Amino acid sequence: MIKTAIILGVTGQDGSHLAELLLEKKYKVIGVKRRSSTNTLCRLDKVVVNPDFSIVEGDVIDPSSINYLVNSYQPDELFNLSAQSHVHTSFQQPAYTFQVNTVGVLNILEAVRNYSPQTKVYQASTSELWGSNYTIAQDGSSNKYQDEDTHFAPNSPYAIAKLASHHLVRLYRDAYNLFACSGILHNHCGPRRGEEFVTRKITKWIGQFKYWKDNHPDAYFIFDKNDIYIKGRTQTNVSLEFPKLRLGNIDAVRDWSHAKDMVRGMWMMLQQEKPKDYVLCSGIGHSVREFLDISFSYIGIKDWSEYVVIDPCLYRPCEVEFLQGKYNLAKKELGWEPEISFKELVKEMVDYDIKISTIVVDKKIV
Ligand code: GDR
Repeated sequence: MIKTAIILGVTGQDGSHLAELLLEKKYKVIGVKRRSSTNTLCRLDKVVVNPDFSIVEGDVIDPSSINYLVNSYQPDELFNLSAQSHVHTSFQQPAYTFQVNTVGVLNILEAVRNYSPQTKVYQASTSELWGSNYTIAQDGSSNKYQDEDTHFAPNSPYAIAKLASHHLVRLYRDAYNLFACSGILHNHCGPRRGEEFVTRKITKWIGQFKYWKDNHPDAYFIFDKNDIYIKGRTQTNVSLEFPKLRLGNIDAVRDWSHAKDMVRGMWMMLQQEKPKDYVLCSGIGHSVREFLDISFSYIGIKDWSEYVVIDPCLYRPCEVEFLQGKYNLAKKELGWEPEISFKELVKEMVDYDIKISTIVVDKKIV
């Protein structure tokens, strides 16, 4: 029987990879996007041409639109990947973050309960739920990690909104017998990662910097007073200036996986007989510094410190220093394991950004 799936948040990194996966599995896929006057379909090139894929407009903060979609399509599966997903932004836009990340989830669960209770629901939870908390291994190693038993201690509006929806999913599962589960996913990225997240911000800078440098072999670098620009030998020739990479807390440790591995795990969760929440991660933490080491080494730079400026404005009011997961439960019960290594992930991102870097660098649109 052909299955139908709704993907809320289809235009994002995970939504686009998930749409591709479900179409490979012969699903009919309805991708939901918010109305926008600009084109937000750039990640969906591969799927928009597929007759089993359709795109419709809707918004999780408008219950009538979600009720209508759930009622009309009666999907077998619904994946909620829509979110205000930027942690730093949530400190500046906390009410909006709660509207999308909490009230939006409530609207989805109510729509499913009222109009299509047989629909299986996947909710995107996050490692940010743990905040600064972790478990210490009792095997003598004293390793720190987070898994399904680690207590949540969220410390951003983003994480607190996500924790409320995590509990809503559990409540609707228990109270109304819905098949609803949350994937507690650690960081994940790839070439489709949004440019405002740290990994992509770094690889995009590297791609554009390499392009600029290759096209200005004569340029040499003088640092200006504010240490903002890497400058060439003439002040008047803007093409010989290149802005440094500005970053915040580069000592933060995150557990990065490839988004393709993660969407496979999301799908697996909905194929179980009983709904349950699972942690997905690589199991290995790396600092932003290590990401810089590896990514810069691909363009032959060993010491990146002269190209990077630490900007206090990019620190969050409350930092999460250490996130490193354990995926034992997902391995045991879903048979899920990540397939793409950290090094492969970084290389793919750097290669992609080198490939797409263009003349915009010369116009200083970086
Ligand atoms: P994160 O991802 O907050 O973990 O949330 P992000 O890439 O934004 O930050 C990771 C770490 O890098 C530090 N950092 C910077 N971050 C950004 N964005 N920009 C910078 O310039 C910068 N410099 C240092 C951050 O402080 C942080 O410690 C992501 C999102 O996808 C969430 O939606 C998701 O829930 C979690 O991952 C799992």
